[in-house]
Amino acid sequence: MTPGLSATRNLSTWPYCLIVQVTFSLSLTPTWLCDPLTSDHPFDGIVYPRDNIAHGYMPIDSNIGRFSLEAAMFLCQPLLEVLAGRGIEDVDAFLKVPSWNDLPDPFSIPLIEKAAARVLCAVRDRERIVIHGDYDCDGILGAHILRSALTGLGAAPRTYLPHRDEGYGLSSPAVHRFSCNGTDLLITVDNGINARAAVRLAQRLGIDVVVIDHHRIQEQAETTAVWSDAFCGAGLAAMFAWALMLKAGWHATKVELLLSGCSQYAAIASIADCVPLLDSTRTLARLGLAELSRSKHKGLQQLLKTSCTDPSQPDSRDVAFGVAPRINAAGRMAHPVEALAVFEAGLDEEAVRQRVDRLNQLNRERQCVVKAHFEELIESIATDTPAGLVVYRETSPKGISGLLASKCVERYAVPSIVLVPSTTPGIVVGSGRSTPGIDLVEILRLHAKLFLRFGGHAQAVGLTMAVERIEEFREKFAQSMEPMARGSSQRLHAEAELPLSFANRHFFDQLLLLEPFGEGNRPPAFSIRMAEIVSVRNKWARIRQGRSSVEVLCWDVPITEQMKGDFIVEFYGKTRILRGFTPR
Ligand SMILES: [Mn+2]
Repeated sequence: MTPGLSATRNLSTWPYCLIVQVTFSLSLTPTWLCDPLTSDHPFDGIVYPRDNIAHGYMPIDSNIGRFSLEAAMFLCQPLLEVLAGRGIEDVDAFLKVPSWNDLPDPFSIPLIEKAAARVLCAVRDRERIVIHGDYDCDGILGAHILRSALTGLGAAPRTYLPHRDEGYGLSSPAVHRFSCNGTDLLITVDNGINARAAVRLAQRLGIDVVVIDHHRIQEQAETTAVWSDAFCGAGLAAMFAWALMLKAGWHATKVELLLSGCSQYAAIASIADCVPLLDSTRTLARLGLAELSRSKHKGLQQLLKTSCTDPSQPDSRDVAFGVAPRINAAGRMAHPVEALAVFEAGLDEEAVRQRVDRLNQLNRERQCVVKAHFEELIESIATDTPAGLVVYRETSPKGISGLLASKCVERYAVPSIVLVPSTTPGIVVGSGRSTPGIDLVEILRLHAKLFLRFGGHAQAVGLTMAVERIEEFREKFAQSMEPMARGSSQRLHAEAELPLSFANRHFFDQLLLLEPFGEGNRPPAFSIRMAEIVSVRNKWARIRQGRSSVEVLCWDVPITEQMKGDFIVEFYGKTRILRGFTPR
């Protein structure tokens, strides 16, 4: 929904929506043109549509009592039901188009002021600064945000992104290299909080270390650490950049310009990383998505152009399935610096185009490799899947273990871990992905003695272990998952019923207010009852109900023309995806 929009409602939506005219004022809070309870204007000439009575809908649902009157009158019933079902308490705050003021004060993050002061000293004294990121989207963009901020302050930091073969996080060989280069200050982003030994080594070699990380704390490194799990790594880097600028005394307009830039990268990383898109992360991602649509960064513009359905209005699905996989492809198939190069190409359009082409090519390779390896993997899985899956893939490359694990979760609906050989003989590394409500770090902690190292988040973990312990781990993992598997049903259910006559422009405008979708804020799924498929074209089908119809993408539900019954459709950005079907 754009500010200032004034929408006149479709008559057929009447029983669900009490308001005929709505507007968003420039202050971005809903203001009602007229009071529906007292004004005689909005209700003039409205005919109660018989169709909807026949469907058995009631004009007002009991759930409405949980919302402010404004939200209840503004949003259509199916969306209200979705929010109610998700237990969102403050709907007004959830829907409000955010401003920078809605982000938390950066100085509310513990130790951020101390860390910012240390970094500003380093800038002032022209110390040699190294920024250590990671090989995934979050770590690459986090490093880029910090580099831009420090460059803006007049420093000339170096950026270091490890290759996957070096393993995750800050390593001793890397620290030795930084020391040889005369590094005075090392800033780690999206890693470092548990790199106790490497941080100690750095300190012994005379390198000061500032950690900016959001991973679960296990063995905390003893140094100045800016830690919060309210953001992804790049999000935290953006907050840190903000703190730096405030502390450096930058003018407000300059700070806002910086925030606008940082938030675009932070939004991509927030959607790509395993961090719930709620609260502060959601605010930052929403702000960043809006900024992304008017991005001046050549690299981002070109990436959006090749990967979005509508580059002028990128949504969370474009980012999750278009932009982020291309950035990640560099680290998976080649070296993460190839992604960083896109953002550091500056204004040279030809260079930007070539570098984005390279990412496109790596992404296509990645798709082929994952497809081939997943098909092989499926054959090795018994028909009777355990409650937790551990798969060892001797032939799969390291870069795709996380993607294979995600695909296992999708297919078998159980937490899955995919292990592949490391560069050290006898040692395997792996990635795990979880199902909603199961904290994988906690599960791994139960079997901590099996691993050389492990860590991550509730929904995504990484681990290293000896190859001979895989069997034991496989059994124990399935066992510890057994009691939980029974409780959580993985089948996607509809959160509300959607009469198709409601799926008009206003509905999609309202749906936009629930964005960005992803981890912790799933795209809403609606049931469309008593409908039929009227046409099929490749993976697309048109579903009709009464006089209304909608085009849906069909990935995993087999479809034929004239199929009649109840459909479950996920509304993900501009795309509708068929998720379930019950014949009638
Ligand atoms: Mn991260």
